[in-house]
Amino acid sequence: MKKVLNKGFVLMAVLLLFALTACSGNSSEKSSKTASNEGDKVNAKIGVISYLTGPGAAYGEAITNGLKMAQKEINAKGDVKIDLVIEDSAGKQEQALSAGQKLMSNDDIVGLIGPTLSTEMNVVGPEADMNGIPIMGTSTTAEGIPQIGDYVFRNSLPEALAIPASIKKAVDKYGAKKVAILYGNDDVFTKSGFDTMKKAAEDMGLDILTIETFQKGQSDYNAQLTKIKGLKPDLILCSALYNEGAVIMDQARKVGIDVPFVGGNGFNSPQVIDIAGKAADGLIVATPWFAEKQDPKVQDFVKKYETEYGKKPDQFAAQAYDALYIYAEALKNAGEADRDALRDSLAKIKDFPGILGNFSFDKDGDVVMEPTVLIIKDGKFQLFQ
Ligand code: 1QQ
Repeated sequence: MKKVLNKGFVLMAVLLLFALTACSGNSSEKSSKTASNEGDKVNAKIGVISYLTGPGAAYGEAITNGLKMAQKEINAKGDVKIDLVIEDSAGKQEQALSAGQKLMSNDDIVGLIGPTLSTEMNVVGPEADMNGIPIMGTSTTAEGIPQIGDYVFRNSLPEALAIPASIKKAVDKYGAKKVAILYGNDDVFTKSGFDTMKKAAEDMGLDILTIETFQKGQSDYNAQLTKIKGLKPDLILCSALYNEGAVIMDQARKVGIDVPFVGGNGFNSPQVIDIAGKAADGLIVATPWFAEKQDPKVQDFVKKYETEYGKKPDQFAAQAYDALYIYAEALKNAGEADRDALRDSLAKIKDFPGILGNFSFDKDGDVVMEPTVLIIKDGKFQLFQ
C-alpha cells in the first residue's frame, strides 16, 4: 500500500531531527502528541474548513450538519471523544487557506476535514501535507486530490468514476449520439469535471457539437444556451456548482431546450430543485448516496437527521457523517491522538461499514465505490432506470 509511509525514511528523518535538536542545545518542549488520552479513551480535536457563507453555503451547511450528528453519536459511544473546531472558507481559496493555517498551527488539532471545494483543497491540501497533518475531503471530487500527498485523503466519489456512469446510462436510455458541453472554466472542480465529460463522450463515440464555458457568479447564460439550442443536441453535459447549474437549467428551459442534462457532483444538492423548480426535471447525476435506499442503516440516519434538522440529508451530509466515523475508527485503532499515528491509521482503513457502503481507501487514499445514477423527476431525485 503506497500510502503507508516508508518507515525507514521516517526513522532517518527522526534521527536527523533528534541530532539537530541535540546540537542546538535546546530541548524542545513540543511533543507530537496533540491531545490527551483519558484511560483508554482517545480525546481528539478535529479542525473543519467548510463553505458556510456565500452562494454555495448549502454545501457547507449539509456537511457540518452531518459532522455534528456523527460527533454526537461517536461521543456517546465513548471509545473516542471528538471536539470539532469549525472555520468558514466562504468557498474562497484565500479564506480556506488562512482557515487551514490557523487550524494547523493549533497543536491540539490532530486532523482536518474539508475544505468543501476542490479549488480550495488544491491550496489547503499541499499546506497540510507539508505540515504533516492528515486532511480529508468529504466533497472534493476533482482529479488528483489524494495524489497531493500522503496526508491527503477523501471519502467523496471522484468525478472520474461518477460522470462516465451517468453519461453511459443516459446514452443507453435515450440513444443519444450528439452532445453539447457547458462548464465553468475558472474552478478546479468544474474544469476537472469537464475534462472527464469530454473524455467519456469521446470514449463512447459521441459527437460533441460544441463546448461552451461560463464563469463563477455569471447570471446570464443566454448566449451559450441559444447557440446550444440551435445545434440540437440529444443531451447536455454540464459541469457546474449548484448556484450556477440551477440557473443554467432554468434559463435552458426558458429558451426552449427540453433535452436531459447530465451534471457532475455540484448538482447533487436539493438546492438545484429549490432554485430551478420544474426546470430541474430531466437532470441526471451519479452519486454514492440515495436517501430512499432500503437499508436499515441508511433509513436510521435519514430519520435521525430529519428529526434534528427538519429536512432530508443530502449526499454532502451523508459523506461528512461517514467521514467523521472513519476518523473516529482510525483514532481508536491508533490508540492515541497523534497526527502521524492518525495518518498511518487512516491509510489502513479497510471495509469500514458506513452509510455509503463498505469503505476502503485505494493505494493513493482515493475512493472505490459504485455510483448510483439518479434523475430529477417531478421535482424529486429518483433512481434512473
Ligand atoms: C468539488 C465538488 C463540489 C461540488 C463540492 C461542493 O465536487 O469542488 O470537488
